[in-house]
Amino acid sequence: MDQPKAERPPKADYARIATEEAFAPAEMMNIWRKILEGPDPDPGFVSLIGFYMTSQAERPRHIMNCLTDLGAMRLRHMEEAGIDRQVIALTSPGVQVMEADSAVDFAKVANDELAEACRNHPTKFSGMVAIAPQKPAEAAKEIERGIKQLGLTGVIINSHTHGEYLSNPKFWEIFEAAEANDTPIYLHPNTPPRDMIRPFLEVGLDGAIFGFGVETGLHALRLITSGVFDRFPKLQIIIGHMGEALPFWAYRLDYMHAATVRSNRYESMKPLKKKPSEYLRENFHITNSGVAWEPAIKFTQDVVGTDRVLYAMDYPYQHSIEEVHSLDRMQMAPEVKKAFFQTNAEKLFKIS
Ligand code: 1DF
Ligand code: MN
Repeated sequence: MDQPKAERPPKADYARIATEEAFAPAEMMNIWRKILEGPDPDPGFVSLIGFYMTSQAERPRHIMNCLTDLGAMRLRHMEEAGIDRQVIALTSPGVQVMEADSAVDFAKVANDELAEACRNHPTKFSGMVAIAPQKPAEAAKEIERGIKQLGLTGVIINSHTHGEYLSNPKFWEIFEAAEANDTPIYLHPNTPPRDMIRPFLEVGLDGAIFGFGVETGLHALRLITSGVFDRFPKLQIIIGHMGEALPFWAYRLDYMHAATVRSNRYESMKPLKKKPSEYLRENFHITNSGVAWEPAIKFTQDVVGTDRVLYAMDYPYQHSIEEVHSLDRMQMAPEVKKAFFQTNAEKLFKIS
């Protein structure tokens, strides 16, 4: 598994910047283990992390091995796959499954560790700030520390926090801090929360295969319909996996949102300044993490614009050199392909 399975992709006219790449500090596994062994752990957490922490199968062992490495092995895997730079973030669910105080403390530990790796390998690694949404005021402070003092770029939020969504105004200090520090937030998947997961879990669809996308697409849509972007018009959210399918929904979202608002059906669905699809085009960036599929990439470029669609590998969960080759071969104008692989990421994450 540790051997490359395909030829190293040749140098291209663009740098390949992968923007949804995961790491986990080794000490986080100990905290996670205690949560798994504690009373009534979250069923999605048990299904996902319980599996990765105990399975002896080849794929999970390879992934666990890669997650904790921020040095030689990761750099070799990048080299073998022709990846010039990784934008690295704390793997899901990160600190969001912890109780509030340890979440706040451990986010700082993870950010210090990631920042150090980025300082050691400044041309290879960029890193995002992890925060504990459990304590929005602390999260806002950590965003500022991560961006201004640690030199990190972007904020990672692994979707819901104990079943709560950022559409709730109690979390909006986080958005205020993101706007103030001019940094995007990567809304990365998590397993569906306790009150959503049963029909997924009973047929094995709760993880990255489908449950992730449903849960995170819902989260992103809740941000739109709750009016987050009317309140924070400059806020930029990044979503992976080809926008968790939202671009494909855009037409129907616009139609049904307007129809629902017009008929005063829900107290919770108020009029917005713009159509849902306009927020997708103005407040979202979309990565292709895990979707090395030309038609989906082109469709999404068509819906949100070629300046808002970025490359991501999803290392180590989808560690495939073959996919890099197939994306290199996409039939796409050279300047658009360069935007996809390189320049959109450089602008968004302020990489020079
Ligand atoms: C998996 C996939 C797990 C992704 C992840 O984090 C993750 C997986 C725990 O395959 O179990 O980030 N992913 O983004 O596709
Ligand atoms: Mn991922």
